[in-house]
Amino acid sequence: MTRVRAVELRLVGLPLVRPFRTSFGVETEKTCILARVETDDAHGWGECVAGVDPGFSEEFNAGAWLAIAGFLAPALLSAGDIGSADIDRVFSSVRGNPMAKATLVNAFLDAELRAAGRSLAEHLGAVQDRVACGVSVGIASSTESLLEQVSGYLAEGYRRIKLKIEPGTDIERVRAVREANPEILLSVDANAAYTLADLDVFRALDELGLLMIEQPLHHEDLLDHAVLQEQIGTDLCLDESIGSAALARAAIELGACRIVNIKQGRVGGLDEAKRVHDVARAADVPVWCGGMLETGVGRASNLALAALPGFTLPGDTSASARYFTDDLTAPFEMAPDGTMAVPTGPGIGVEPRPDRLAECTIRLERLDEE
Ligand code: OSB
Ligand code: MG
Repeated sequence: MTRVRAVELRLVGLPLVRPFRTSFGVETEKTCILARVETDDAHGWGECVAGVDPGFSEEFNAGAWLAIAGFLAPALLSAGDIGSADIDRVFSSVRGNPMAKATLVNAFLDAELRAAGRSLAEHLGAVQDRVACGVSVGIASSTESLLEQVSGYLAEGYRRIKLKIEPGTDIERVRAVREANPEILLSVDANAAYTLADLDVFRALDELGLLMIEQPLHHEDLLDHAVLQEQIGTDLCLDESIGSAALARAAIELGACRIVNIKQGRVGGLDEAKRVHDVARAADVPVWCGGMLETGVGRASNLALAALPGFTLPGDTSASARYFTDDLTAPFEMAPDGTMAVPTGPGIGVEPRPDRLAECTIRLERLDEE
């Protein structure tokens, strides 16, 4: 049990090595909120996975900042002596806003674990010290450029290639990548760009031996996903639709997916992410760790999560160099065999480098105990 004395919020911006385009938008810079929580015993870091725009979810940086500074941080600062098991209760008066909540949930947990000298991996119940890495490839300007990017990532050792798709270029692009690489683990992610009227596209993709089709339909359409899953052989995987362990259970029981992408930020933090894992595992549904182009802070927590036993598919846990020329932390590197080490130090096991953090900071606000 400890008391939170201060919450430091900052908005940071890091240029991406190449623009990342999805069916809902393009990003050239990673811009996110980082929180540093100070308790009586330690400090901890949390990275918010919200984006600049409300394209992936309803949450976005400017809104998440208001939710944290206006409601969540004050609740934490006035909560008295608490442990991470009390956090859900501390935040219970705020509906939704999982990405904003996760930022402080994870930062508090990091501080608690640092004080106890325990790693996040140990806390979550990790069973591996290295995890298999995949890479998510944004929508390219041409098929040639896509093939070139894919070859480069395969040469680096990535064990699964995920292609972002959108209506119009989908079948041709995915077919070209499959023809050039008949044996690789290949998946696609539509970020909800399709409807059941696009059944022909899914029937064509179904012929390409894909590992999964991620989030083809609107995030609220669990029933339509179940209908689609019945029509094709390829496993559907849900990302945007899985906002909590309760939704994961609903999606699985409805037959809306056979694989779950777990992003801790999308479900309100690391402990809820573990509960999603447990729900899927109990139903024999494989999970993998999604990504939101995180800096080293978020990456460290993703790696700990990806080391849990139900994570049997390579995650979007790519090396720092896939995103940034200069990460906030020491760079995460992938071995040529396509695996990455799970951090072992106390808490998330990494710390932003002060000089790089200062360079990347766009906005800073400190909230102290009343
Ligand atoms: O849908 O998985 C997604 C990035 C931003 C928003 C949504 C998604 C993604 C990715 C990137 O696919 C995965 C990564 O962090 O490498
Ligand atoms: Mg996705």
